[in-house]
This record gives sequence, C-alpha cells and structure tokens, in this order.
Amino acid sequence: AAELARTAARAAGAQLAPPAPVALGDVVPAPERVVPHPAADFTLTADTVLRVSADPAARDVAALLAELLRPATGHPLPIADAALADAAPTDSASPLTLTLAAADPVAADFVADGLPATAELGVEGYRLDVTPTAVRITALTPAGLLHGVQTLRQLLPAAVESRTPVTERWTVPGGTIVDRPRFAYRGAMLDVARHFFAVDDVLRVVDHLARYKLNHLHLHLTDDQGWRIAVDTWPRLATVGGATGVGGGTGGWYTKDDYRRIVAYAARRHVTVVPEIDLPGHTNAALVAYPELAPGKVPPPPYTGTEVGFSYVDPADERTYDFVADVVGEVAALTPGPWLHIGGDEAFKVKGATYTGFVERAQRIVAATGKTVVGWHQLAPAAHVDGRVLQWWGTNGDDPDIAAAVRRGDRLILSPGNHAYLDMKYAPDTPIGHDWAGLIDVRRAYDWDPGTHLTDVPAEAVLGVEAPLWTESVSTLADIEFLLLPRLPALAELGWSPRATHDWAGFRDRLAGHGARWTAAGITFHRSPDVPWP
Ligand code: TNX
Repeated sequence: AAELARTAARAAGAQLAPPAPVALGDVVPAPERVVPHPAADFTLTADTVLRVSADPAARDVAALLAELLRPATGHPLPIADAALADAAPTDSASPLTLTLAAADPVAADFVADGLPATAELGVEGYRLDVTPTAVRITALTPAGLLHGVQTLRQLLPAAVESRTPVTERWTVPGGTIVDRPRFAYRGAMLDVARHFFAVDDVLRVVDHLARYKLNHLHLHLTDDQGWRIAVDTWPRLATVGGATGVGGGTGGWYTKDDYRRIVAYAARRHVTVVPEIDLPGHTNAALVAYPELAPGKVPPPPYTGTEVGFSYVDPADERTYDFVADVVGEVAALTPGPWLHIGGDEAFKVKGATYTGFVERAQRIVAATGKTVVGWHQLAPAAHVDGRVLQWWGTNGDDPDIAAAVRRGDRLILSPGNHAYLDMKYAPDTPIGHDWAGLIDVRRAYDWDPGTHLTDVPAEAVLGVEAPLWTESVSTLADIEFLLLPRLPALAELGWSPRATHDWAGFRDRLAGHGARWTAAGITFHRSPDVPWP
C-alpha cells in the first residue's frame, strides 16, 4: 500500500508543470566541485524521510532542514535515526540522509571517484550526492552538514521558500557536489547603535547570513547615538545611553536575555556573534550615562546626528579602565565565540602615544577574559597581542602600515569601503545610504580578490571578509534587506568560493534566480540592473 501511495504521489507530481529548472551548479556561493548526473534527479515526496546521525547537533541540522522544507511542501518529513533506518531500510524509499562522518581517512568511502575525500572536507565542508533514490549530505561537522543543507535548499524550486503550501514538483538535480570554504571568517556587521533593531530583525539577518554560508555576525553595539547592551555593573549605559538614536528616535537596548537569544539562534545556524564595544571614541552615549568618564567630567548632550570623531572616554582617568574591564568582562561572559571587537576607529581627539597606550591597556583587558582582540585597522600602531585581528576598511589596498602590522603578526578581516560597505548607495538615486567610499552596485561588490587586494599582504594573513552595514540612514528591516540583497551574496562568494570559480557573468546568472526565492520568502531586495532577473 505504501508503495502504491508513493507511486501515486510521484504520478501526481509528474502532472504538474515543471518548475523553472535548477541546474546542479546553480548555487551561490559557487561550490568548489560540481559533477552533474543529468539522468539522476531526485524528487521529494510526501513520504520522504530525513535520516540523520545520532549526534544531537547533527540532529538539530536535520530539524532545521525539516523546518525549511515543511511550510512550502506541506510534507511531514519525519526525522529518523540514520543507524536505525539502515537496520530497517524499508521505512522510506527515498530518504534525505545527513551523515556526520569520521575524519578517519580509511573510512573515506568516496576516494575512488576522483573528488576530495571525506577526510579533506575540513571543519565546514560537505559532500552532497543526489541520486534518483536518495539525497545524502556528508560532513565532518554539523556546520558542514548545515552548509550542505543550504546548498540543497537552493537546488529545489524557488517556491520552496514559500511559507505556505505550494503545489510543485520538488525535484533536485542529480549529481555530486564537494564543497568547502576558501576563508575561515565570512561575516557581516549590523550597526544596531545608530538605529536600534529588535531581536527578531537581527534573527532575520542571521537567516540571510546562514543562507549564503556566512559564519560570523558582528554586532556594532555601541556608538555616539546609542548604547545597546545591558551591563549590570554600569546600568545607566543601557537605560540612559540606550534611549537615543539617529534622528531623535527612542532607541532601545538588548537585555542580557535578548543578547543570549541572538547568540543561541545564531549558534544553531553555525554563526558566531562578534560583539563590538567601540573604544575610546564613538562613546558619546556612554558619556551621557556616566559623565565621570568624560574628559573634564563635563556631561555632553545626547547626540542624534551623524558626525563622527568628537567623543572619547578619558584615557587619563583610572575609572575609565574599570569601566572597560567591567563592560568587556560582562560582554565576554555572554559571548561563547572567541572574538571581542574593541573598535578603535575615528578617535580623532585621542592621538599618538595616548591612543596606543589606551588601546594596549584595553587589549590586555580583553586578553584577560580569554577572548581574542578584533579592532578596526586604526589599531595597527598599538602593539600586537596574540591572535589580534584587524578589520581593514580602507579604500586603497596600497597600505604600508597594514602590511607592517601583518609582519608583526596581525591577521586581517577585509572590509574594503569601496567594495564591501553595505551602507554605500548602489547608484546616485538610491534613496538611502552613503557615498563617501563610492557607489557600489553588485558588480563592484563582486569585483575584487581578498587574497590579493592588499599590497605586500600574503593571502595566508587574510582570515576572511566582512560586509559592514552602518545604519545612520537605515531604520527598518526592509531598509536592511534592501541594502543587503543582492550584495551580501557577492561578498559571500568572495569569502567561500575558490578563486578559480570567480566569474562575473556566471555569478550574475546564478544570482538572478535568487530574486524569485527572496520574493517567495517575503524578503525585500534591490532589483539591481547589474543582474538579469527573469
Ligand atoms: C565610518 S568605517 C565609520 C562609521 C560610519 C561609517 C559610515 C568605520 C570603522 N567607521 O562610524 O558609520 O563610516 O559609512
């Protein structure tokens, strides 16, 4: 009877108009290796079962896959233990299997086909095999399984993004993909200080990152216009410093539970949160809350404009270092990831040895929490500390100070202002955004190579890439998405895909299919004229 039902379901599916065909290589970011088998398509049906290794984190990836597929397909997609299902293989004729493999090269069952062996998938790689009777994702880690899930999602018809049931033939193109990232750090930054964004908006940004295999969310939590994270030892930072925003809005801040919710939601999608407490400049909101930190102890008025570089915590007062230690300590304790970003940009009024002295003390405070220092590249003149990462946001890759910092041991996250800044306008008539680093349409966002962008900096010093979204002119989730999409996928491809796959025409065509996906999911995006949307 089950077999009859399956045959009936397949026949019913077969009668529907075929969806716009998705080819196995139609994936953003481009996979490392793609081997299509044109006659081997798989069709997901009402009796498809998910099978997964017993590991709880792997099981959670299967749960996420089911959550992604159930709304549009309307199929139950129950989750079974892979080992048990193998023992009783009659429970599903066409399973989706997620296998957490051992790194043991002897166990590598795929070596024969000339593709990288399972043991070479690394901490984020995956292998996807699609045959008429099964889809199988294999990885060494749950993160790798999730990246495989994101690829599978893109190989289904665009209607899979619908949040309500759709009648569709859920076909996946046959063949094999073996894939792993070029750079370990792939991220985006959201400035929640200039404008505050509710937790749910941030979670939605996490979804966008995960979709394109980005693995870090940098939250710019503090700035002149608002302080957005609760600190128990200095409570007025949030209650007073958080009450403002650009343009005179009412601001807001995250309680510790709000922040934990963001961290947990991101962790489930294998995205690491990087909190930034911007020091010693960009601190007006903190000074409004605690004038004792201000130079001369003079309380400044709240600031709701968009100038930069005027504020700073008093580097000559010991209380300032208590403040730094308390804040950094509490934020570190809330943050499971290894990074703590201390800003350091545009502190125009703290110069020379005063600036480097402040930064070196702040760096020691961070190191004492066990976290690794990240800072904007203005940190370069301050002494290197173990593991330090500079986030470079320049517009001219010929930067001898950065090359020298790399020789002293710093590694880099690249956020070139004229390619990676998501707050730059697409074109002169873009209604929101800046243009100080130029106009950035999709082609410009895609048109650079993180491995060779900086003169005299070897690719090995590049930890990865990040697209920052500053929010002086951005006040809604729709604004965020309009600036993120379709440029975030360009940055994602630079961070993930091997350089050999880099090809504007190919990227443009693959990206074009995503417009229908975003529309089906209710996501706002910019219909850039660079992209041949169907
Ligand atoms: C520069 S880039 C800043 C931010 C502004 C941004 C606007 C950087 C580290 N600092 O304070 O929001 O320009 O594009």
